[in-house]
Formats: sequence, structure tokens, C-alpha cells
Amino acid sequence: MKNILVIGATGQIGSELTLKLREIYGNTHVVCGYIPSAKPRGELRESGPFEICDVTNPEQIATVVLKHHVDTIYNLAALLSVVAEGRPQLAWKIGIDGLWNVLEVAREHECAVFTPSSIGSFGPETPRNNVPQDTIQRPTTIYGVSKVTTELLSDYYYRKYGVDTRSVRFPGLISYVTPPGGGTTDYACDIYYSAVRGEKFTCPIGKGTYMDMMYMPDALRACVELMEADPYRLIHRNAFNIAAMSFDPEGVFNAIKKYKPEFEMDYDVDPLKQANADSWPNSLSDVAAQQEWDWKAEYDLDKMTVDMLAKLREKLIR
Ligand code: AKB
Repeated sequence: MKNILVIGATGQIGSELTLKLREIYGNTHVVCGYIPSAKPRGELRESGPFEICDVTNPEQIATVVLKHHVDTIYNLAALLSVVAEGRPQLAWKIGIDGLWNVLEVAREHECAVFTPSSIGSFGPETPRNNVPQDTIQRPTTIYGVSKVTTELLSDYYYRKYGVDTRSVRFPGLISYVTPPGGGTTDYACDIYYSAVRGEKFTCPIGKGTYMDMMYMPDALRACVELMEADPYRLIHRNAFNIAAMSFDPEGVFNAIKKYKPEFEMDYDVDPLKQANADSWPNSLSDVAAQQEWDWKAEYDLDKMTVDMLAKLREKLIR
């Protein structure tokens, strides 16, 4: 049985991943690592162990790892792309200094490590469509620079020290549970909240701007399946392209309108978000993930829309 530490467990991915990992590996085997300004609540707090674990504090990480006999760390602490652009030094401190801390603890205590990368690790020189697994990255955002560094440092620790590091490049993630905070792709989540609340949606990303997106259940499954994958089949490690759907604002608007014909949207483009989105590709190829660990997304835009609308109706309208 694995003993897992999730760092950043109260964030958008962590709050759902921690519960999924508890379902799979047992409640007592998955530690919710949090910082005091983002305390766990509800089921996250009640269903299993929780510990203060700041990624910028190596002693704290080591203490939790030793206390709970941790052998696998999901390192989810990071600033999303828009927030990172406003605070580049903090983004680096959390994303890269934090990663060094995690990798050093992992090296000493023989832990496997998952640290997500993103479609934001690509830049304007990357091919626009169906981006291959191995290609030019050269991002222009601090978020992207830190994600490429994450990929390289994680591969370095695997090659030099044998630390079992693995990762995926997440698309924009859409979920009805914990809203994202400060990302470029947040609109794709926010639009569903507006639709269910019966409000008009003002989109901060321009018409015709395509980005890869994924429904959270697929994203969580990707984390677990990659960490369970047979290491002898893995040619790549940090980080795999994964894909489910690519759409622009009109695409998701029309998907929602099919079920809510009265829904309305207009545009007020945010220059920072638009610049980030313009520097990222339209769509990724996930062939390497399919070949090396049998990755396959289950949700397309329509299937996700039906589920998001139903789940948000339950959550917001009682
Ligand atoms: C963001 O928009 O910053 C993230 C991402 C695509 O990595 N959702």
C-alpha cells in the first residue's frame, strides 16, 4: 500500500485528487498537506490525516514524510499563470525552489514525485496544432518558464539520482468542485457558473482563441494512472502531453446553449490573459501518453457540459 503526501492539497486539483487517492489507497494513507492560509475543510479535513506542509520549507516536508512513512509525493503547490505574471519571484520561489525541496526530500527518503506541467510550458515558436510530445517549448510567461524548468529538473533527478519523477502537461481544467484561482483558462470554468446562475457571461478571452481543456475526472485519473504505470514502458517522464478537447469561447458557449438556449455571452478581452493564451498552442497530440501508459480521455465537450450543468445545478440551486 502506498503512503502519499499531497502538497497543495486544498487547491483546485488537490482538493479533489486527495479525496480520490483516499478512495483508492485508503483514508489513512493519504496526507493532506496545506499552508495555514488555505486550511482544509469538510470532507478533506475529516476523512484523513492533514499536516501543515509548506513547499518552501524543506524541514516541514521531511518531517511529514518521516512521520507518515510517505513514499509518493504529489507536489501541486504553484501559482497559476495570471497570478504568476504579477508575482514572478514568488512564482519561482514556490514552483522551482519548492520543487528542489521536494526532490531533495524525495531523493533522501526514496519517494516518487508527481509535479504537474501545463500547456503553458509551450510558447509562440511551438507548432500551433496537434503539438508533438517532443518539440520546441520556449515559453514567454514566467509560468511557462517555471513549468519547463520543472520538467527539466524532474528529469535531471530521475537520470542523476533515480528519483521516480513523472508528470503530465495539464490543459485548462474544468471542475464544479473548487474554482481555479488566477489562471488563463479560468473562463472555461466560470462560463458554466454564469450559465447555471442565469447570468450573462462576459468572456475575457477573444473569439477564435483555441486552447486544450479537460474535465477534472479525466485529469485526476491521468495523475493516478501515470503514477501506477509500468516504469519499463515509460520512454518519457517529464512531462507527457495529455488531451481531451480543444475549443474557443464560441465552442463552449454553443455547447452550453444547446441545453440553455437563453444563455448569453459578450466579450471584454483581458490583455494579459489574451497574451498568455496567444502564446500557447491550440491543441496537443497525446500519442506518447497513449502508447506508453494507455492514456485515453473519457469526456469530450458535450459529455462534460451535460455533467457540469447537472452538478452545478445541484450545487448552486437548492
Ligand atoms: C492556467 O491557465 O494558468 C492553468 C494552466 C493551463 O496551466 N489552468
